[in-house]
Formats: sequence, structure tokens, C-alpha cells
Amino acid sequence: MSSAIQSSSQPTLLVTGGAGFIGSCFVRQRLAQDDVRVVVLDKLTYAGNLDSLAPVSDDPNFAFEQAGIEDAGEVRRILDQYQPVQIVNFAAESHVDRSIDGPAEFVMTNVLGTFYLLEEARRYYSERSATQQAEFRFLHVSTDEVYGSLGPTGKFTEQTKYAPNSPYSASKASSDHFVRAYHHTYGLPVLITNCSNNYGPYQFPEKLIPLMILNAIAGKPLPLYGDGQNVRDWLFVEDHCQAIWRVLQAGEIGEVYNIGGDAERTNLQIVHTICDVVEELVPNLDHRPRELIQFVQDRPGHDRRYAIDASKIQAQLGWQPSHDFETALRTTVRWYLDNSLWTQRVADGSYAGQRLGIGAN
Ligand code: NAD
Ligand code: TDX
Repeated sequence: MSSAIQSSSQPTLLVTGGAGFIGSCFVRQRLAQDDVRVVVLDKLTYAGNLDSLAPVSDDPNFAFEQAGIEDAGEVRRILDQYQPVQIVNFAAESHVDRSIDGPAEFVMTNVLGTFYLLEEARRYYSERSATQQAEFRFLHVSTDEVYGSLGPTGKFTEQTKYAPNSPYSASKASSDHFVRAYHHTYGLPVLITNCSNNYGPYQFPEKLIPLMILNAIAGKPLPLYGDGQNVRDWLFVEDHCQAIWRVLQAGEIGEVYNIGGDAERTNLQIVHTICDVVEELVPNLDHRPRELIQFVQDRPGHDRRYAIDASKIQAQLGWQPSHDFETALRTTVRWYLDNSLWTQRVADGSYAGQRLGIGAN
């Protein structure tokens, strides 16, 4: 699927991890809404799927390159070949439970991979003209999990000190620090976004919401870790991608922006809502989804609560989420009902819905 984009005056974005859940949404959104060209650089791990880019695969403004961000030679070739004006780094190992079972991959991609990508971005930037340098941005997509766990009150702000608790969040925290350092030390024009939990179409079904949707439809157990009272702050993936685009266009170089949708829910509330929506949307179910809920062994080091204070991006960049949680969750359930082929194709490898994160594999 590698193809050369024809030269033109349209700006080219390099999107790493663009075959994953959030990255593919960003790519589909940009090609639908903006006059840009997009090159996706993705290693196609278990979480990366070209099926998620199928809606844009014939778009002449789209190109795909299979490579790892840690592969400096390939990154260099791709930068030199496509000459992007900006880089958005979504590429990462993203699942907390997998980071408990096997942290090494998280260090390799999230820490070392980001480092090599930054090195190549620094070289590329240094070879740009002054006009190109003025436009260049390296936007690093990160997570609220770097801030650790909250008690019953309070929210994460951009000033909250880093306190990562899982190998995943420690690796993301490390990558954030490298990105920051490349700005302060080398003058690379970087931006960092820290977002709360995303949900929506095309999410790999190891994560809470798609796993529960698919199991509720199939009549399989709905495993809630611990007491089900852990809280996450949920944001529809399309709102996250619009926020990233806004930061890329108007964010102040070197700044951090927290992104969140003000939609705190306990995991039990989420699963109850999913059960009720599935029951409503699927006629003639032969089971009651709520009866499938099982409380299972807790995740080791399970963060209790996340909540984002998004007032900075709202006040300074005018971004607001445009989807409310219950409506967008329904849209998501409907999408999984209508796209069972996507689910079969992405999960036909080693992952078949089994419990991860307790060394049971
Ligand atoms: P995902 O796991 O669905 O996708 C990750 C993508 O990165 C996949 O396409 C995969 O093939 C690719 N990839 C993995 N290792 C790579 C490597 N070494 N080189 C190149 N590509 C590689 O993840 P996601 O949920 O879309 O998350 C995207 C980014 O957003 C991540 O950086 C994650 O930390 C961050 N984030 C995610 C959430 C969330 O709720 N999912 C919330 C906040 C931030
Ligand atoms: O089967 C499950 N049962 C369960 O109770 C799963 C998969 C999860 N959970 C709980 C654990 C969490 O409290 O649900 C909550 C959400 O779990 P995940 O979907 O694994 O997400 P989380 O650990 O919160 O991390 C997510 O949000 C931040 C993404 O995976 C990260 O990439 C992102 O940075």
C-alpha cells in the first residue's frame, strides 16, 4: 500500500501509529475535513490494522508506510521522501494489562521508539528552511495516566506532577519527558497533549468498552476488575482528534494541553449502560447482559480514579467536546453491531478476548 504522494502545495502530515484506534480516526477526519495530505507510518502490531484505514485507502492524498518509529533509517527515508510539514506521534503500545504481562515492548516502542523518532525529527528540522521551520511541529500524543491516581476529588491539570503507576504509564511519562527535553535543549517545536480514556469505533477489543460491548452481544462474561468502582473520564475519539488538530494549528510551542470530556463514570456504570443499550438495540437476545457481569481479580496497581481539567485548551484554544457520553456510546455500540467483520479481522490473531495483566497467558 506504499505509494508516493504527488508533489503539490498541500501540506503533508506524517502520522505515526495511524493504523491504530485514535490515529486512524485522526487520519480519516483530516482527509475528510481538511486540505492536507497524510502519510501514515505504522509498524502494524496486533493493534494496527489497515482495515481501519480502508475508508481512505484510495484517497490520492493518502500514503501508507509500514515501519517502526524505532527504525531510524526508515524514519529518515520517509521524512526525506514525503517532506512533511508536521509530525503527529500516536505510535505506542497502549494497553495497560499488556504492559503488566510484558513491559519490555513498552520500553522499546514508547521510550526508545519516541527517542529515535525525535532524533530523526531533530535532524530533519535542522535541514529545513527558516519558513519551513516556522511551520514545523512535533505533536506527541500522550495520556492522563502519567499523572497517577486521584482520590475522590480533584482533577489533573497541566501542573499536576507526574506519578506513573503502571509500566505503560511510566513509558509514556518517559516519552513525554524526552519530547519536552528536545524542545528545551534543541529548540524542536514540540507540543504535548495528555488525554483521558477514549472510546468509539475501531477500538481494539481488549479495552473496556469494546470488550464489554462484544461480550454483552455474544453472551460471554463481563469481567469487572476489583469492585468495579474505579473511575475513568471518557472522551469520544472524534472529539480527541479535533482537539489534537486544534493544538497542532494553534497551540503554543513547548506547551502541554490536557484533553478531557468531563464524563467521569465508574466502570460498573459504564458496563450497566452498555448492557442496557445492547439489550435495546439487539432484538431477541437470548440472555440478559447485566446477568453476565462478574467481579474478577483486580488489575495489579489499578489506578482508582482519573479526571481531567481541560480548562486550558478550552480557554486558550476554544476547543470543546461536541459529543455527549450517552449518545456517543450508543453510536459506538451500533458501530460494533454493524461492523462485525472488522472485529473478526482485527482479532483473528493471538487475541481472543482472554484476560490479560495477571500473568495468566
Ligand atoms: P492503539 O494501540 O490502538 O494503536 C497504536 C498504533 O501504533 C497501532 O497502529 C500500532 O501498530 C502502532 N505501533 C505500535 N508500535 C509501533 C512502533 N514501534 N512503530 C510504529 N507504529 C507502532 O492505540 P490508541 O488507543 O490509538 O492510542 C494512540 C496514542 O494515544 C498512544 O500514544 C496512547 O498512549 C495515546 N492515548 C490513548 C488513549 C486511549 O484511551 N486509547 C488515551 C490517551 C492517550
Ligand atoms: O476487562 C476489563 N475489565 C475492567 O474492569 C478491562 C479491559 C478493563 N477494566 C477496567 C480497568 C480500568 O479501570 O476498566 C477501566 C478501563 O480499562 P482499559 O480499557 O484497559 O483502559 P485504561 O487502563 O484506563 O487505559 C486507557 O486509557 C488511557 C488506554 O488503554 C490507555 O492507552 C490510555 O492512555
